[in-house]
Amino acid sequence: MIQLYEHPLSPYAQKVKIALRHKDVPFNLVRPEGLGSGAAAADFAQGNPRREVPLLVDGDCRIFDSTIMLEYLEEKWPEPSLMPEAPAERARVRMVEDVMDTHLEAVNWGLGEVRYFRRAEGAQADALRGRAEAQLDGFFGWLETRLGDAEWMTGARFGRADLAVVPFLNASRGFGFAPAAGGALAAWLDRVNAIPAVATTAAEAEASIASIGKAYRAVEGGGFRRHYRDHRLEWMIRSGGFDIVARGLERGDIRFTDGFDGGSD
Ligand SMILES: N[C@@H](CCC(=O)N[C@@H](CS)C(=O)NCC(=O)O)C(=O)O
Repeated sequence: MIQLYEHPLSPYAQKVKIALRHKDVPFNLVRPEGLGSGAAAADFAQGNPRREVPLLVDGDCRIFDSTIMLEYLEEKWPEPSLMPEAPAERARVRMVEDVMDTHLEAVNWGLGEVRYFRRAEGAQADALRGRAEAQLDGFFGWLETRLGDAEWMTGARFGRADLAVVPFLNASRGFGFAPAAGGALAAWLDRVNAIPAVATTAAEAEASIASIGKAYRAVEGGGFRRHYRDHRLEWMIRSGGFDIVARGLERGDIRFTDGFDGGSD
């Protein structure tokens, strides 16, 4: 049976769980020890040198990166299909997913750094939140245009673009930034959250939020070394948190990606 190493709050893990559930593929969930500390358990780190969730293990096959997992699941269990037929539509779906994974996620990440990890307070926290709100408004407009008059982000049927967006928008909403009520995107968000595979996955995330409430204490105690890779680092610097990055690197509670030889750069 498939083993999925995950954390319920990871939007990337949520994408994969929604696909597995929608396709009715049985799987076990595993919570890797040491996730977020930069020193995750050896079996997990062997399967994913990036030491990130999700990691999918299917027999001898170990896959990291949620997008690659979704491709694998679609090829191994083609029905029900999560992809549209036409090549141009398929490309559109993949672009939506990529924008969520590499741009919008960074905004939610930054909001988490402020709320849960207390990287900034007072005027700097307000400024970071203000930047995030304006950026999210931009993404909401972009997504509303992708949706157009369609019922689903993927097109005529629920599919890959829908499951690739909903974990991120639910997280933004949790931070208090939701698509405008009464608009097409807000209506889509209600619709997609009612899909059983999405509802189960979102409920797991919701139930896990309390566990992150005092996360800043774990950072102070050395239990977390936050992973500021690529777009997250860019977000923090361009949104006014250059000093936050410098301080975190100096204290050692911000880190970059490990080398693929297993050592640290
Ligand atoms: N591109 C990866 C991103 C995965 C990722 O960023 N996972 C985060 C959780 S949302 C993680 O496990 N971070 C580990 C850490 O911070 O140490 C994917 O799509 O699977």
